[in-house]
Amino acid sequence: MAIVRSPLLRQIRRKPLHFLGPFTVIIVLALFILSPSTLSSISGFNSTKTKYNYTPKTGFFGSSSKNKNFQSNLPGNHISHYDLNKLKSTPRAAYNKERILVLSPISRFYNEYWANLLKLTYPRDAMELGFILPRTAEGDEALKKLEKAIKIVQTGPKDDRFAKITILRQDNDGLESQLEKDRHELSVQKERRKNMAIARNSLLFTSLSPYTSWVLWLDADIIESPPTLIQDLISHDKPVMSANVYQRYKNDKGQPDIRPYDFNNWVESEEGLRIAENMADDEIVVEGYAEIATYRPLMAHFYDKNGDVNTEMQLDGVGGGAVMVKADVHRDGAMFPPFPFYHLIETEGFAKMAKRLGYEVFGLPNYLVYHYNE
Ligand SMILES: Nc1nc2c(ncn2[C@@H]2O[C@H](COP(=O)(O)OP(=O)(O)OP(=O)(O)O)[C@@H](O)[C@H]2O)c(=O)[nH]1
Ligand SMILES: [Mg+2]
Repeated sequence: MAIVRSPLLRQIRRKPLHFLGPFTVIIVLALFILSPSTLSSISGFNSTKTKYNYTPKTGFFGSSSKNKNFQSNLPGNHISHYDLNKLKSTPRAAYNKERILVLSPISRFYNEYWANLLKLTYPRDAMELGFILPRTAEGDEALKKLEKAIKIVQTGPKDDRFAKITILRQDNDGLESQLEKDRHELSVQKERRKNMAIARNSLLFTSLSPYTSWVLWLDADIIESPPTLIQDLISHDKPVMSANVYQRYKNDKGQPDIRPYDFNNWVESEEGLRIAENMADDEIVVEGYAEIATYRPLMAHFYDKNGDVNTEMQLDGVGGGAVMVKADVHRDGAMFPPFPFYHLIETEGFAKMAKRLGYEVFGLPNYLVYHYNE
């Protein structure tokens, strides 16, 4: 056995930590100071670090738990693949569990709307909901009621829960007054419809997923429809299919009756085209105003109570009451123009845009849904 003569070496042998401890600290500090990332941050040193990092970051103490969570939430290590060729929108959507997104801009919450929505028989696990509310006092009120209603369903039996629910607040200002007489004034139409178009676009672009097959636009003041509304509209297998919006009321004799409500489902007319042609670039044609007599055939007037509920009619303009859209129509770029597009705006502009993309637009004159009666 060798005899250690040097007092220093003897000291190291006896108390190694006294010497190795500071030595280790010095080495670690040197490595840290000379590492490329530190160099780049203190002196603009050009390291080979890539902009997007696809591998988990490992620090001195291994990968951080925060980082690990982040990684595991991202399928395929940050890259998600969806083959849109395999995404189908078929008439057997319910059977195939094709994902439907039900979208409602909502400024007032009606219990009847919610009750009707809950009665729809499409499989809930393939059904997503999306709402957008204006940033107004009315919107605050509606939000409270909506959240309360949602909580009951989403904490109830698992089978009754919707696959996903998205709630958005508008980032633009809503129009304060939404009384029927105010919102129907011709002079406020352009501003109001522009505002609605922006709300619809925000809702659509934020909630459409790579797996969405269908989008149902269902206004929050549609309070009654057949429970099979979704399957019925889908069964026609059309790119865009609109239901006929009516309203229940008491007639002169005090008896319950129905009357046409939404006049935005229409077929273009010669007169409509002529009016548009003579308009200034930024003007719009809106339907249902004596000041702009278009003589367009309106689907609301084609209802025949003895007629076949499956009768289809080709349309050029649609409203937003209850409209089924194959998700690809939106995905291809059909949105709600907030500006005059061929002198049309919002839902009517959407129909025009869908047609310009080569899609056909239809309505069902004998298939009624009902609008709230203020
Ligand atoms: N997010 C949002 N939704 C709104 C706003 N104004 C109305 N809504 C909702 O949008 C849908 C359509 O609005 P309505 O005011 O009924 O418009 P409309 O159906 O074209 O017009 P009416 O013929 O008066 O019913 C309804 O679901 C409203 O609750 C708004 O400023 N922001
Ligand atoms: Mg309405």
